[in-house]
Amino acid sequence: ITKILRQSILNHFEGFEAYFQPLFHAEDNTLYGAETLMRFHCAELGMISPAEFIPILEETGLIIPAGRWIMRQALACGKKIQRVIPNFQISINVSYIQIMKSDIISEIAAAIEEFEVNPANVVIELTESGLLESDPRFTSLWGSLKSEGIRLALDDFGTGYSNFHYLYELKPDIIKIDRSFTAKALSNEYDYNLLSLMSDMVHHLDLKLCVEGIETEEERIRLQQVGPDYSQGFFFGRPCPYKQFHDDFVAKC
Ligand code: G
Ligand code: G
Ligand code: MN
Ligand code: NA
Repeated sequence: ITKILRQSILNHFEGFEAYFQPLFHAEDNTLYGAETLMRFHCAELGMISPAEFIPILEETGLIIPAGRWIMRQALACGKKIQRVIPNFQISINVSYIQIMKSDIISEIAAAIEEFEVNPANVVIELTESGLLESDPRFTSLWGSLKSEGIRLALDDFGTGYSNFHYLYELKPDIIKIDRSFTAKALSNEYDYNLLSLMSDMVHHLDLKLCVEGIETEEERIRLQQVGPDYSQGFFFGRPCPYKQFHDDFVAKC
């Protein structure tokens, strides 16, 4: 599979596609933006899950060209949507490894200028996993995104071991509570209260909260009560190609 991925990248990213999953304002369920997600379709093996190919891209360094490619896809599509919905937020996943091993931070800044996107309408989502301890170079690169006016989201919050540490070090703008908490919040009082407290904490810090993984109307209603700012999940919309995202979500605004 490493060979297939490498070949596909050399072949103008054949088989790679940027998918977009809608994000909504929790208060009134209006469209807020989209998370960009990488997909890879292999001619022989069919659709390969990012959970499988992203770690391979990271181990082999192929995440450098692939990360640059999807970042540019995201900004190009985001710009098109922003012509219709001016405040549309385009969010891009970036891993710790990408930040440390590539020039992705300065490439993001350059691409934002090139595509004439307002940096305030760009969100970089940092996945907690892979992030182990504080690293001054990382903190400084992360800080330079912030000084460009780009908003920063801490993804999968609650799954690692040093969450509070990251709140101190990284001063994110948005906290995305991992989707495993969404399902748990419906199953018992303790987990619901815990989520509720996380929401209070996030708002005390004057940050925004996104709840992920909302799959049912019941979950939407229950999660609404913890007061998130943004919501995301299959109930609202699955990740899909740009054209479908446009027809299903942008055209209806
Ligand atoms: O889309 P899906 O939920 O299957 O993605 C699985 C994981 O792959 C997610 O945790 C997500 O963070 C990661 N992922 C998806 N797209 C990208 C991407 O463009 N860049 C990086 N670094 N990770 C991604
Ligand atoms: O780690 P990250 O939050 O970036 O992962 C995003 C992934 O989560 C996407 O690949 C997407 O397919 C998946 N996802 C988004 N919404 C839902 C949902 O409601 N349920 C489940 N099971 N997965 C979801
Ligand atoms: Mn994410
Ligand atoms: Na997540």
